[in-house]
Amino acid sequence: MLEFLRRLPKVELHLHIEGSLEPELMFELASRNCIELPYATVEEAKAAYEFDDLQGFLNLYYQGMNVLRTEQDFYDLAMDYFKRAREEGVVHIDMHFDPQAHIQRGVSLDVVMSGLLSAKHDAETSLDLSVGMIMAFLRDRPAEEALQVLEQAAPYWKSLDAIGLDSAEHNNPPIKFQAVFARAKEIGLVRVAHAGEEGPADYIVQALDVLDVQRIDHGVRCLESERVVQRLRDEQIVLTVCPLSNVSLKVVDQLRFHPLPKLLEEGLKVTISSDDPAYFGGGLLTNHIACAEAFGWGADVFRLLNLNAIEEAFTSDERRKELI
Ligand code: ES4
Ligand code: ZN
Repeated sequence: MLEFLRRLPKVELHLHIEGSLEPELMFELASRNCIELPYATVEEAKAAYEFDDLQGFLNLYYQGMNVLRTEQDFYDLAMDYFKRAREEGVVHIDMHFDPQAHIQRGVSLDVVMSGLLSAKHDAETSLDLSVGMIMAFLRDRPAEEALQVLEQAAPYWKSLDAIGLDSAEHNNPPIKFQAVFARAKEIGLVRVAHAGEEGPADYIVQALDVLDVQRIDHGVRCLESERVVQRLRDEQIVLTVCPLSNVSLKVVDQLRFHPLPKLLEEGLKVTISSDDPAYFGGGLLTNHIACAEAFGWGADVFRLLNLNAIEEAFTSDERRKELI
């Protein structure tokens, strides 16, 4: 099984590139940029990655990305993950990135975009790895700020595959971003959103109805409403479920109690992803292995999940054929 999972060409639809920052690279960038870290060693950083909830993680996530300052830093961040992912048999990644988290710290949108786009270019030309770009907005910041960033990103609209919505879900309902998502639709950008991770099933409905999203990131709490499950099944909306993330952030107690098998039984269009691999215990292959152990899934289940991801991936139809 391990060999099958390693060799299976895997597609990852839900990955925050800032969440792929391994402590080793964090230390290297801190030293390069003369930044002091709150940890003395890589081991100490890793030991601090114990979370009670989403907010507990987000605090360390925003702190960690403070070492990213230059175009080269963003390039190194992305390339470091792309190379590791490729070694794990990943062939396509739809990558979220959080421009507001950088602009807020005085790092320009151009620095972020040029670093990430040149890493994407190099991955596609030299690693045989395709990369989709999802510009995510922080739902715990004002919607006006998101709208401003979207307009500021005009030179990059053609390089984006979608906009997304992430960060703290509690009390930040999708409807807060109605105008931002309407503008993105007008521009011709696809929309996705995190919903039903820590937030209620109703946020999933809002994301579909108000934001007109094409996929739901996480979505595991849909099971709290039979109507929402039915809607997701009828419309075959893709859910990007992140098993090890859900365990780390205590969305579920243990992986063997994760509702993934139930989501599949319900006929939902499920995919699996790593979310923030540097913080949640591993990348896409590790998530696959953990699911095989926890649920006893055979090759057919993993092939199905991966086909779901291929169908939904932000890539050309030509590339999609290569991936199947
Ligand atoms: C995130 Cl796991 C998760 N949820 C919401 N927003 C995020 N940003 C990075 N990881
Ligand atoms: Zn996420």
